[in-house]
Amino acid sequence: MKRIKLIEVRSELGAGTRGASMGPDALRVACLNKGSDYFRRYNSVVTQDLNHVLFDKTPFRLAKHIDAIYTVQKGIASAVEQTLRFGEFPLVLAGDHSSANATIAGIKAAYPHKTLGVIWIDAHADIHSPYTTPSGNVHGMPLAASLGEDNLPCQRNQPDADTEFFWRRLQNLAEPGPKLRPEHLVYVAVRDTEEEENAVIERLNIKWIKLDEFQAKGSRRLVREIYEHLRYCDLVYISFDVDSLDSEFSKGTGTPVEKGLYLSEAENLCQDLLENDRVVCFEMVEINPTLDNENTMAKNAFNILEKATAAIERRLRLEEVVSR
Ligand code: EXY
Ligand code: MN
Ligand code: MN
Ligand code: MN
Repeated sequence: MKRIKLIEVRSELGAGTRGASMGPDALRVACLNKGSDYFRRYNSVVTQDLNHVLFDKTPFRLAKHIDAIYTVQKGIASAVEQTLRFGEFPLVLAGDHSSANATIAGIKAAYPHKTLGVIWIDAHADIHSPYTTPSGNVHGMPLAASLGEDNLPCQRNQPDADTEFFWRRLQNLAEPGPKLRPEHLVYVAVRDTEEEENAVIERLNIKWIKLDEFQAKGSRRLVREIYEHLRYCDLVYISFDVDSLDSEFSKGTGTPVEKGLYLSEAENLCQDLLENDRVVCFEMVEINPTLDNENTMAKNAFNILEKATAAIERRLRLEEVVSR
């Protein structure tokens, strides 16, 4: 039977606050305290991290640690590609969200001729580039990298040649060219964006499902609409940033934002989305236990992860029955 494989990315180089590299371990602690056998059930591979460079001053003001992030991303992309080529389902547990550019590149490397759709569940749009970033934090940039987008009409920074060199490397990770088309991207729960991001979302006409629409229509109907929008995509990747959740649930993430998803809403959304047999990869990111009380965020996220995983398992079992 097709199996789930965990890919653990203990990197936080793209975050502006320290501690997200411990997110995957915080999930392990939540698992142990719950008495679950989750992390015994699944094989897991840990990708290379370069967190030691956090002790060095980075010369890349507009894309902090982008040189090391490039190395980390090569490891993630290759782990995702190999997992898919081996016929397994990659479930990525990562620190900061810059990882998603590599996950997307890894999927495209395994399926170069297939069209990929991305469902981005996050408080943030993560579509800045070094030319527009207000912070220099690369976790705010993964979608611009995957789309091959610089957003020059909204340029407000001038990156130096070295920054541009590594930014092009991220945009061309695993294989040259954009990995994702804007019409194949859907935002859910995004609610904290900058002006430059709003402008590029509008220019590229990216589908954006806000919280009130989600709550008015309910998960089932929304999920049908999302897959209708992605009807020309052969494959789908779901990226779940825990700051999509309402900040009331925990302090345990670097950039919490109020007015977000309730826990049960996130559970239902992930479950309903994962029932679709085009989904080839799920990712959970940005848990930061060092900002938390009693590991609350990881506890909540682990419950969502278990539900999401059960939905993937149901689907994989069904596919096995059908193919027999
Ligand atoms: N848009 C802001 C920035 O680029 O600095 C905040 C980004 C936060 C990104 C978090 C992971 O989703
Ligand atoms: Mn994010
Ligand atoms: Mn976020
Ligand atoms: Mn903001």
